[in-house]
Amino acid sequence: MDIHKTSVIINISTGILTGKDILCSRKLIRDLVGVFGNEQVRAELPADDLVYEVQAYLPVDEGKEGGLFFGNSTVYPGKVDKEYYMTRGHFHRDLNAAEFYWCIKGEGVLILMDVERKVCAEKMQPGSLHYIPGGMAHRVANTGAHKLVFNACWSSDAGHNYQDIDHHGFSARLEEVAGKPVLMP
Ligand code: PAN
Ligand code: ZN
Repeated sequence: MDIHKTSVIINISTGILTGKDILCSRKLIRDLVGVFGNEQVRAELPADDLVYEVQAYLPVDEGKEGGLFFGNSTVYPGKVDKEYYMTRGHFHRDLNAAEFYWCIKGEGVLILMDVERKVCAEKMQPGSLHYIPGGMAHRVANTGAHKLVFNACWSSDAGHNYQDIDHHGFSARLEEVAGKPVLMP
């Protein structure tokens, strides 16, 4: 019997995925209208500044029960006014669907918000493992001077609900105050 190579390789020191089935998406400053607290400052930044990029390995169809998806996200260092570069953030459409994040490189903060809009946060550093329970919106801010890289695993029928965050945001923002990250209501 043949022993096959896998179609996807993960570089365990950089988190980068390679293989023919990897999807890539990028979010530039121009794509993030209304995401940061200071929209005027965002609009004045270079429109093609890269804020974050995601590699995704989706081995089954989206929505399939029982399957898993894998992602590698990189959030670049930067700020919009005092607010760190961060992901848009989302709830999963299925509020029961949890997710694991783990940090490969850099430093950051995982911001979590429940459906009552109560926020908490966890520090991300290489090796930190984060269990995101179902029903928690999640977003990641890069608080360091270098790239923040993290991997993620979530269920293929979790779905993504961006609308809620697009309309109402999170109830706290991560800002730099006296050189340190502070969660501001
Ligand atoms: C992650 C995120 C990724 C980008 O793979 O999708 O970090 O963040 P946004 O999707 O909020 O733009 C994940 O949480 N998947 O479920
Ligand atoms: Zn998610």
